[in-house]
Amino acid sequence: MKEQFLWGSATAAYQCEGAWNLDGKGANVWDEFCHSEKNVKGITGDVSCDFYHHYKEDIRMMAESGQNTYRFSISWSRIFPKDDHVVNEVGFKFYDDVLTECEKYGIVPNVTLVHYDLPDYIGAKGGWLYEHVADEFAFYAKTVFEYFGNRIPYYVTINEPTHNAQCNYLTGNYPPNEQNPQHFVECIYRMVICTAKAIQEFRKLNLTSKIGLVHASCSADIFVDSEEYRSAQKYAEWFINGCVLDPAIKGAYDPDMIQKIKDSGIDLSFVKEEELALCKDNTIDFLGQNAYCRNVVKPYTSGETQVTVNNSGQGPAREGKIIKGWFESDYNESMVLNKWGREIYPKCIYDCLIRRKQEYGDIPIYITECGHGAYDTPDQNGYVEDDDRIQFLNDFIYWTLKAKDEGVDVRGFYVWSTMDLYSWINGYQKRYGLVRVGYDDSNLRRIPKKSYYWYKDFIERRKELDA
Ligand code: BGP
Repeated sequence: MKEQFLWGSATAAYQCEGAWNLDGKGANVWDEFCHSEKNVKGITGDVSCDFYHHYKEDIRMMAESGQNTYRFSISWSRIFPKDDHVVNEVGFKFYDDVLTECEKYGIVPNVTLVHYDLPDYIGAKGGWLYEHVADEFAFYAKTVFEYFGNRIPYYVTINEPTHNAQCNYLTGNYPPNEQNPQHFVECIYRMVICTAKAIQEFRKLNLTSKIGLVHASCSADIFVDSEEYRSAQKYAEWFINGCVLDPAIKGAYDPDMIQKIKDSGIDLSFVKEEELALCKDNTIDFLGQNAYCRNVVKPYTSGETQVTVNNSGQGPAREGKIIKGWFESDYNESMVLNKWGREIYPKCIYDCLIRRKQEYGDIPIYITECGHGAYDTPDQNGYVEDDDRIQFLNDFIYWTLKAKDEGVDVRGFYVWSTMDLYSWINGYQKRYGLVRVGYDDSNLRRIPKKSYYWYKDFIERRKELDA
């Protein structure tokens, strides 16, 4: 039977659940960071849009707009609140209830095991750098697989290893707020091993479910066609994609990439060959590809490694990268940027999908996040006419379907985000939701935006084509 194309939307636990210390949940690294002096804006995910108490309403609204899938994440520290491997049954009960609600409407769950929010007790031992993080993660993953089994048809190990590692250890805007290339590489390595070890546990259970990884970056582009530029593009592809996708899909690293990392002065003595070998037999079944923007690069000129972002939402600061000895970001005046300095270039999703097929063959791909961050302006009833978001989604979907028509095995598309939620360091003013959340309203009122109705109509029209 032909698998139905999945049209849905996505959220992540820390960004939407709230209930940060309810029903036995333990603290995670984001709770710890947001409650510390390092959080200069003082904004937290303590309540957010309170999905914990509003999930029935949110899932009903998804169903009413015709969405047939929902991507969410499980909070590790809700399941294992303390460093003792003792399950918090109430934590499982919450996700059980969420799944029941999805099942009621025929919504297919796509569930991520960790979306940035490592338990605080893992953070205290070094977080992703902790030598035994992969064993801890595999234990947690196994517990979830055993508990939910085939009720979850799509499992995701980790959300965006590359972006998470960059924010944690290069930009330093996410906890533990470091700027340390050595730790960045170590973090990527540990996440790769976490995925392999979790997949090893998954395979032992012989489930019919599939397991994948969600990856952040689209492809690297160049404006000049020369040998130097093509070489910068190759290094950028390794840096933003290959370092995670090669072991996860091909089961091994390109030796040239390893040599390049060593030549950059990174000490790889933390790598254990027997761990790395696990990747070979524990590759992913599908790729979750998040799509926001491309990376335009040129040859490295000078300066230390740095990755900059714009968390203020006020121009003109652009996102950019200097990766010493590898490449640096390029710009030109024709690039259209959003208020957070990120380029809006819908064709990037097409280029990315085509290149994934060239590099990794026919792996099934789900666009697990795609969305437009904006300062929405509601009318007096709270209704938002978000034509900019509609345009963004319309264009990205157009290019996704074009790649599909040309033979890329794309099987689903998730708008980021289901409703407004916490946008990490950007706080709450940068909104992505199809549904507005009235944060000032005592009941956190949900009001569908124009984009919600647009998506509903779009899905309705697609039904016949997807059948
Ligand atoms: C992705 C993350 C999401 C989400 C989104 C938008 O990288 O997986 O969690 O936040 O980006 O990013 P931001 O909220 O920083 O604008």
